Amino acid sequence: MTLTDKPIPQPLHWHVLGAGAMGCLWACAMAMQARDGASGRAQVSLLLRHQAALLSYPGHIKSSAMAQPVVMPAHTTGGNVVDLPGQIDNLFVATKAQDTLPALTGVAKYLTTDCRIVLLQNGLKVQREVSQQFGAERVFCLSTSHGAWLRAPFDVVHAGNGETWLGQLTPASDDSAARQQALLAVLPAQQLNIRIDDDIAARLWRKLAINCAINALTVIHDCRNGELLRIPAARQTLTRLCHEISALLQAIPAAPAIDDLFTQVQQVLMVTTDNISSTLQDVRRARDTEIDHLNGYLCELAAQHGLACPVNKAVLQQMRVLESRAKQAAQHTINQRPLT
Ligand code: KPL
Repeated sequence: MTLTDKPIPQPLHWHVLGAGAMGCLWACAMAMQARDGASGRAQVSLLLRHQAALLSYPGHIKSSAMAQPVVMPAHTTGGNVVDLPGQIDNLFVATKAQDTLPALTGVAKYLTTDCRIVLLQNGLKVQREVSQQFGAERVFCLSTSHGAWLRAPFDVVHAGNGETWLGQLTPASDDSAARQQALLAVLPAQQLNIRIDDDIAARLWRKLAINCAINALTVIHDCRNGELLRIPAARQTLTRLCHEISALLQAIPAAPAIDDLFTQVQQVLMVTTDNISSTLQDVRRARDTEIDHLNGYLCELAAQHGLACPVNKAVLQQMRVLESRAKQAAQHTINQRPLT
């Protein structure tokens, strides 16, 4: 019996790390799922990285998908204060890509040796790093098209119903199939429309390619997704980006070939025409973006394989300028506020 073939300990207890929109959505869905053959519901605890977040936590999460607020305990894991009672058997990580490794390091000593780590991040870089660092057998990756946003802290709106795919970066085997089935059985599979993907890596690569084509460009043109097809300069760069990303994927040995990337990107842009991309939302709120895990990662891989990527590099450079300008402007606004 390998590490994660052991039965998932009952009663089921999920720890959810990261209380953004996705973390809140999943924590509520997990808490409310009625488990087959079990009388109780799954226990869910929220892990917050900052003491200030814990102080503002009202003791429950509201979700537009639930009639009642969902009561659950919260604990801090960051800074000097660590107040986690007990150990972690099942960890769901919904932090941003760049926060994932530090957040995991913060809870590492609480993870049982059999702990399952479920990752819900954009890109592919952090999934590879966590699999390498924590053992690929215990790491599961999700790719989701559900849309969610926070109306207020701990108050999530499930804005777009989508689908979620679950898989592992380990080579396909009977063991990995059994592990994924066992995990699926304890996830809110119906509510969040979760299915197993035998080739989750290919799915994550495709999503990475699509995000690399769209996200930074929406910041450069400060526009909603659909406008990228209507603004001539944006459409032109989009075409060049898709062309370059396809060529890079073709040349990177671990990546799948995607011949029709522009068509796929066009479809995503039409379906999400009124969306403000996650990267533009971050820039507008002067928050760190995930760009290092999107075009930044692609440029890193290109360098590793001696491939040129001038369009991605240019977009990345523009993004860095715009991101730091947004932060400076926010800082300036704070500095201008009268002292009270
Ligand atoms: O995933 C997205 C994002 O905003 O990060 C897209 C597909 C661009 C939809 O908005």
